[in-house]
Amino acid sequence: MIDLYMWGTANGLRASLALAECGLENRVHKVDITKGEAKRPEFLKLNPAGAIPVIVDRDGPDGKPLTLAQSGAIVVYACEKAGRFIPTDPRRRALAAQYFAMAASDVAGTSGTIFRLEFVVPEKSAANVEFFKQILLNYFRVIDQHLAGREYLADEISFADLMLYPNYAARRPLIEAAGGMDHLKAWGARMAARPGVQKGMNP
Ligand SMILES: N[C@@H](CCC(=O)N[C@@H](CS)C(=O)NCC(=O)O)C(=O)O
Repeated sequence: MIDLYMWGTANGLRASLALAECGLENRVHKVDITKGEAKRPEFLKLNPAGAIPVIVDRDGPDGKPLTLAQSGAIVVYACEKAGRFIPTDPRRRALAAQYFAMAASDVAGTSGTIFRLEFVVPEKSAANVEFFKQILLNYFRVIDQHLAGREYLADEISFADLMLYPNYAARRPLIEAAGGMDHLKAWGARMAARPGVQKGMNP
């Protein structure tokens, strides 16, 4: 049994999506970050960085509990534990790693920056928000072109797709408003149709 500590943000949903797609039984504990619950002492024992998601796998690799933070690390751990979504072909695996890294750093990082610029920073600036939205759209356009003639980021569904999907879903209004990116949207529809994605996105 895996305990999942999360909130319904893209980072939190990525962890629940990965566990659901990997068929790993889990118990969800909602951590209300809007009430500062991720900064409470009991939560800081799970993740000193004070951020969701975190998993505690009661049946870790050595039979002992394993506590793990960072949604990307949770995606990889779930895939390795289940033996799924890791391409066996080395070229596909390398491609999956490339798009996993792009989703984790470029896409998720920029999307998080937009959220902070819109809602958190002390001095708001519409121009700065727009600047980072264009950066994010450019990443999505690169991914859209990569998906031309491909069903998934590494040709077969992989940990890269699990990593990217929650940020795609969260930024869909921005993508729709920008227009185009039909390959990316077709990929999004393929992902959205998966029962594991549906379960994970509605924990
Ligand atoms: N890179 C981290 C980011 C985690 C993160 O930023 N989590 C946010 C919510 S999306 C959080 O818990 N913030 C704590 C807070 O706002 O108190 C990951 O992928 O897990």
